[in-house]
Amino acid sequence: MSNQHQTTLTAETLRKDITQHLKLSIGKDPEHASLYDWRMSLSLALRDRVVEPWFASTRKTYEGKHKRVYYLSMEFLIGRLIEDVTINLDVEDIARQAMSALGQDYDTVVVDEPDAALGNGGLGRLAACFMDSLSTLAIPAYGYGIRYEHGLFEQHFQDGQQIETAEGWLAQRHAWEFERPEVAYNIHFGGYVSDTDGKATWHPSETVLASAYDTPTVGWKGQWANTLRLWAAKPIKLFDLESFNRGDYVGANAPERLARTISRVLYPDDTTEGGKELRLKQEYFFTSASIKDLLRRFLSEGHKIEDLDQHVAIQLNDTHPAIAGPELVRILIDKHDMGLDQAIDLARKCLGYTNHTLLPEALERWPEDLFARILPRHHRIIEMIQDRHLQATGSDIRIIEHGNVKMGELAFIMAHSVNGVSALHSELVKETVFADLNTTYPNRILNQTNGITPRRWLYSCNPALRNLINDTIGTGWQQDLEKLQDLTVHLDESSFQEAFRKAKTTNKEHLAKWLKSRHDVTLDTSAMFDIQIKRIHEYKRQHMNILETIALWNDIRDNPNADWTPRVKIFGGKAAPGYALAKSIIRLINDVAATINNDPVTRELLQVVYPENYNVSMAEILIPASDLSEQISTAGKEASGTGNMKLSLNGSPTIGTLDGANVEIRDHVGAENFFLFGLTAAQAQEKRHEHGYSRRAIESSPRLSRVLGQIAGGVFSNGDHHRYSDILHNLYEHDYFLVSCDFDEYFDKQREVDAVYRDVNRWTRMAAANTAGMGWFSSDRTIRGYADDIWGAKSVI
Ligand code: 26Q
Repeated sequence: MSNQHQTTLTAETLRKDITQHLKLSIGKDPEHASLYDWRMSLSLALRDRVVEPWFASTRKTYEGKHKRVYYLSMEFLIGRLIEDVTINLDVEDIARQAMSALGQDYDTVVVDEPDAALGNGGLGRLAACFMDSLSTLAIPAYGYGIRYEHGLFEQHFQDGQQIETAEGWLAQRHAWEFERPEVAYNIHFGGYVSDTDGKATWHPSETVLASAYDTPTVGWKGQWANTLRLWAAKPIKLFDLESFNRGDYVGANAPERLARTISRVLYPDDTTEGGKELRLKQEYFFTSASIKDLLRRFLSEGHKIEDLDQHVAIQLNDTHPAIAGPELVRILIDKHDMGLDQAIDLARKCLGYTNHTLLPEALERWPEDLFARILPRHHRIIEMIQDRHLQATGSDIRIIEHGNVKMGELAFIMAHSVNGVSALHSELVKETVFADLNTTYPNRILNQTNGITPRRWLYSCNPALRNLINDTIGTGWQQDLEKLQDLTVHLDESSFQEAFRKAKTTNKEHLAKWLKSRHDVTLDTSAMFDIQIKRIHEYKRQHMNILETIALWNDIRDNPNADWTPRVKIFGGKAAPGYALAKSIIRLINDVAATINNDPVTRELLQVVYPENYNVSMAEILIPASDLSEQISTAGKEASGTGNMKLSLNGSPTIGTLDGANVEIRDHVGAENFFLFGLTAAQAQEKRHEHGYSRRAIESSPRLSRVLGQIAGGVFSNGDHHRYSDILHNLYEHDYFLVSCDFDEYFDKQREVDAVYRDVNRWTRMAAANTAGMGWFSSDRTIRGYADDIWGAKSVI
């Protein structure tokens, strides 16, 4: 397909398009247009340019009867889209010129767009990177999810403590979507199942409408565009006129309110809190709508239902859409009169399941009585799937056990492929959570190491480094990231090193300027920017980082005239609203910042910064400016990590454990360019068997003892001795995540980092070697892996 629609676009044409939209779509005179009006007009003018490649892609898929991939995910953590689209269409300069001709500043308009924050963290952002790569590779695909009215909450700090407020991206019009009122499905809940002549019939008690909203997702150079279809819940009956006529005004609105609740808000937990009825309804709501939609499309092409697996590949992003298995089986047997065995086999051939966690508390389970009440027909079908599994294999692993429906076991048994998201994680999936099922179904578990889209996470967010790379090795790396390897021969050139440093400094100045204007903090850009950005979790060990910060502060105060390496420790991340210990960690970081940043002895050498409300857009500012990437999870607990990849790709070496994809990052960038410390996954597991390990580790570390003593003594809490007793108690008494055991080695490794950083050339070489070595971590590589090993899907151009 040609990309003539892009090559013919000039700044003048785009300017006219924007003016037209301002007038005809927004209804504003340029004289009275606000920033919002200009942003909408620019977005609509850009969206126009995506429509042709989008139609052409759809047409080509129909004509070639190509297999389609359906990526089912509760979360799509997209971020802003203006830059995403201008960059993929290669019209960034044109857009800039067009806006400037209209007297508007392009960059101001770009940052006015709210983030589409329809996800919690890694899993949701992975889905967004996958959409980008599926389009870049021209693999026919649909992303299916929920059009939440409220995305992830906004985080504020009040006296250092996290406060949450509702996010409201849809309070404004979302310029990128097309409403599809004609694409809607009835989704049923509750009721009972009757049996007549051996045929089961579901009589639901409640029905809501799933209504489609489509956003085109365009790939690199506008060659292909797929669809992200998000479902909004609406009432089947708009308004209860009878109640209204009776004078019951509240009652008249009830159906509306009840239905819309389902797509009202994203659950802000990135581990299951379990047993929430609304969450189960959300999961079934979007999964059922998606299955019905893909079946309608499949049947409209005139295929036989038995051939479904030849045209459809469904990927489950964790167990959240695992009800897809029973739903597909239900439709095949209840609506298409297929036999149970055939239906299960056919469904399995279509389904793949990606596991993202080993944490026991994060494995989804539903109380059986709740499940049977909301989805009575599916409950029965799951029992039949289980019976068939038990009989056919002789396994004793059940889906329903101790009054719980276990979604991991359901997804595993109903999928032809189960994959982990890094080499280490996939091995642990085989050895731990699914050890028995792995024996029953050998070779079902695969690995697909995560990746990130280089278009957003290098090309777009880091123009300084992008330009240097272009000048050094030319273009082409944007769609073939392994080309970054060509930088290797330049690593020792002093001109290259100088240019690399200059790019990093530019990015650090940009961050400093942003922090100054947004949070009124002043940064020394010659200091090392040491960054830990991710959800707050005990296993990610932000508390180990802040404890190390205190220890360093102590050492500097003890010896202020030694040759210290100035550092700025930057944190970013949200805690789940119900996760008390994570919230304590946030408060501790903020309290420590308040104390340390005001110490005249250390102020020039050590600073702690924690900007509130970390999100995709903040990541795009922080990542290019990072000198050091903190990836310090307890080995065996981080399935993969993807922030680790973004930071390393942007020239920020890692200090980290052998966990998740860190292992593979270290292999690719070279052990000499990675600061490794800590117990291995196997050693960590061993350690947990040693009775009283944490107290012993603390007592044998004078540094750590002193730090914990200061916290207990109220040094960071205005003399309040109890503010952090939860953290302290946890470290002394359990310390499941082994902070105490890894602390000293972490501290020592940080001092090694200090020394290397002072050797400017050595550091620059190391940072650039990270960029050069990270090509393999493009999500294009990941998607090729899924397409070849799991989906049997092909690139169409
Ligand atoms: C489930 C049920 C009820 C409420 C919430 C949830 C829920 C929501 C989100 C459970 C888990 C999540 C998100 C998990 C997640 O982001 N996992 C991360 O996935 C990344 C992509 O594979 C990995 O890189 C990270 O290692 C992993 O932690």
